[in-house]
Amino acid sequence: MEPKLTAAVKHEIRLADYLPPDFSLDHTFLTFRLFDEGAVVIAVTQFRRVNPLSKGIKLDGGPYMSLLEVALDERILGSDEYSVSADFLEIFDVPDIFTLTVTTKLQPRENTRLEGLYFSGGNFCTQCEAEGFRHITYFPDRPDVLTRYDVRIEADCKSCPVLLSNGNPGAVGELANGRHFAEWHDPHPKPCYLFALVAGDLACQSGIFETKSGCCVALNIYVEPNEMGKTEHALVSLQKSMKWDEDRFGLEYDLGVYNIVAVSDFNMGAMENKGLNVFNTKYVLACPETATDTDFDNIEGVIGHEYFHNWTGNRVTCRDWFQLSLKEGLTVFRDQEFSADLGSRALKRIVDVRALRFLQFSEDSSPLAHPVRPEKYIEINNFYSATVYNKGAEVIRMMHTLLGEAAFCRGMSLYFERHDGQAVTCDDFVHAMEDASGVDLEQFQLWYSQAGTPRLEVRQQRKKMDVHVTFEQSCAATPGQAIKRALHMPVLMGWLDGDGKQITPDVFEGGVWRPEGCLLELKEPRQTFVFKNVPKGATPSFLRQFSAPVKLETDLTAAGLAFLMQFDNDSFARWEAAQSLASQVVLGSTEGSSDKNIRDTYYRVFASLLHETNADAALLAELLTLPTESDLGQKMNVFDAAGVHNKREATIFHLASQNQDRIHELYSLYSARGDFSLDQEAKARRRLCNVLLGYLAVLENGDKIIANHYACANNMTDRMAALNLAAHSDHACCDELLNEFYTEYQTDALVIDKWFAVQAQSKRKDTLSRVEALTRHTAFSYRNPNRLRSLISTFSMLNPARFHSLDGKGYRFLAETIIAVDKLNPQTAARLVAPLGRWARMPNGAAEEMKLSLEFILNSPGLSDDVRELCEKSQG
Ligand code: B3K
Ligand code: ZN
Repeated sequence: MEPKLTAAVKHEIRLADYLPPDFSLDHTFLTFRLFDEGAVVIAVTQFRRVNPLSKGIKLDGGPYMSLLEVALDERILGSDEYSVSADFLEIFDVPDIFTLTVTTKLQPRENTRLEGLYFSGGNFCTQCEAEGFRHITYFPDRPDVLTRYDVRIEADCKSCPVLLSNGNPGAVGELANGRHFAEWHDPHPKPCYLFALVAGDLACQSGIFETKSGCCVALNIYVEPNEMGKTEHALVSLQKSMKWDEDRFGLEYDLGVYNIVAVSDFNMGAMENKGLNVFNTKYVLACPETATDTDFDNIEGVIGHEYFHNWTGNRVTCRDWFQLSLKEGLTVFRDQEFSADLGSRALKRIVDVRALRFLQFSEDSSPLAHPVRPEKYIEINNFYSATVYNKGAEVIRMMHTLLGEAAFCRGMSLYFERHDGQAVTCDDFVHAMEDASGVDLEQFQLWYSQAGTPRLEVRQQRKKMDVHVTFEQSCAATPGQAIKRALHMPVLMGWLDGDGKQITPDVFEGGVWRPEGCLLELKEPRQTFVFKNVPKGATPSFLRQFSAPVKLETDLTAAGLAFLMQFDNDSFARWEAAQSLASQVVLGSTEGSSDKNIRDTYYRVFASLLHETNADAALLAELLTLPTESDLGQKMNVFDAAGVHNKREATIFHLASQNQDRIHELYSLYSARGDFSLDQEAKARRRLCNVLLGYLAVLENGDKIIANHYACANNMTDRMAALNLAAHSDHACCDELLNEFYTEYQTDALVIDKWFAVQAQSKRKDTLSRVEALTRHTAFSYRNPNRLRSLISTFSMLNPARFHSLDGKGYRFLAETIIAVDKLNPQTAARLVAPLGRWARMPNGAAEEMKLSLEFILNSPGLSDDVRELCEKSQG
């Protein structure tokens, strides 16, 4: 859509420049008149001056709406009394208390940016975080301006039978010309980023939840009518989330209704609007025939995440957008704990750490590195980053580790007691934790302001029966932060004796034993802890549960790692040992003849794991999985993507051939199918079975096993596992299965996303040209973020071997895609930029090509602020 007014180039916003608002709001009444050809919005807002030095008022706006009228205390203003630009409406003179009526006209059908009021699948919906409300009406669009909202929606009865907004439902009624209205009242003051409206033709799955204090909450999940068979899991996940927040944190829901609407065009995963969450269909719709176990888990996690925001984000919100991690880091931590409590804690931690390393560590080592609480931004949407979310959650987790569960919960209660109904900062949260626990977190707060992934080196020195363990922390420079200070970090460690049993030697100065290990608190650049009377042959297990988000380097030998891989009673540390040893094997990182020793050690333990019949199948699956190509790449100074790929494939082939009989045997055991179930054990069995399939696939007759696995699948997890392996191969079954899959699922958008993704991830040599051809497929669209991500992000982020082709064609393809998407949807276009900024560890030629692609994008006319900011920063 062409803007009505030309927006000024955005300038940098700085945390240091924060000023409180000049006016507070007493109330807002919004009327939406929705028509096919457009929408008229009347916003009636009561303002109250708080800064006596202010004269006029400046409201935020956007370039795509038309201002129809402004009235102050019911008097229509003349054009000399205000000025309107693409970004602001400024009224030159206002009294201390006044009511402003602003009428705007919008074109939701033309809104491809998917922010503000837009159209998706024939329905009206909104997305206001972070700064979308300013595209609906002129308003103080900042999170520290809270008010109560009443909303009236008027629309056509036939095309929009369902009319929803935040809070509790009010009056409904008929209007002339086949139209009707509905009113909504939200009793809780909120910032405008939490406003939401949905109007359309939707079906609804309802349920209830009774809160612990006996209130009955109506739960509704709205979806396209033909998707009604896929809502059960989301509803049950919502009920589980509500119960969990009561049980673990004593937090109850605070409205009579909780509505969730699933829309197919959505920039992110979901949005926590008060009482009316809007979700990407990907995180709502699921049934065993169309969704994988990972999809089911993700839905539970995201439903939980948005629900938990009701307290951490909505009841207590952010003072400014620099504090985004206040709500996001904390809420990610809460959703991680929810999933861990409900499912397998060990597996959840592994999955989360893998994501942290893949998304956040790579961000931290790129020119886009920034602190959990950034200090400046041009486009805030660019800071909904892995650092703010995932590292932010690690920061909360470290506080939880330092304080312990009981004190952490007291801290949460104190935080709500102090700040309910307020817009606050990350410091306020930390202070509540300090005051509730007595733990000094002053140095710890550096985690919020210092960017970069710390490196933690640990060395042991035995002195008779004592072992001196020395930790040395350091952190490479990041943009704007050359010098780094030592961080306060919790290191959880354990000791195993020669039989693999946990022992608890006394630690001299500063270590406390807990059931899960000994908690050491590092505060200095270099620190030594002395463990007394450590039996000879004991093995230390460092950084259990990944207690701090660091890159750990130990002096453990291959034998030590192999020992932990077999015996550590901390599942995370066991997996980590397996990953470290496997990395050494794949990369052949140690020099000389010891390589063979390392390989043999790993092969021996790998084979022995295949006989661990009483092991947790999910953990076993992870222990048997080699590190990903990106994981391996992070361990190299220069990332040779093709080389890593070949070495990894060779290791898979070796492990498969050496153990083929046992793998076959186990595969037969675990692939025996009963009725489909989503319980933990069934999911774990599928996980293991599909890892084993991955090994069998590379052996003779692999294509037959894949085809058989596909044909016998009674669920999408197994079907996708087979399709994924088929798509890598040059076997005839590749195209056969892909065609069969497409024909069967062509009407299901979320499944077709998988079909695109599986091809984008293919290790075939011709993947880039196949991906290019897929952009011309009738089912491809640059407008739908899910479809775009399934093809483009999957290729550029999850397929390093094919994306980093030496001729730079992959980069040029991505650059051209970004330019095309930017014209429609800048926010989503900007989310595609990151892979081009990861040039620092690429071989020279590739790095040059990546920078040229960034320049190519920057030279494209009419670039959005979103893409410009990230491309400029990515140049380094
Ligand atoms: N708070 C939303 C994020 C919306 C961001 C839009 N640029 C999703 C979430 O974290 O729950
Ligand atoms: Zn969130």
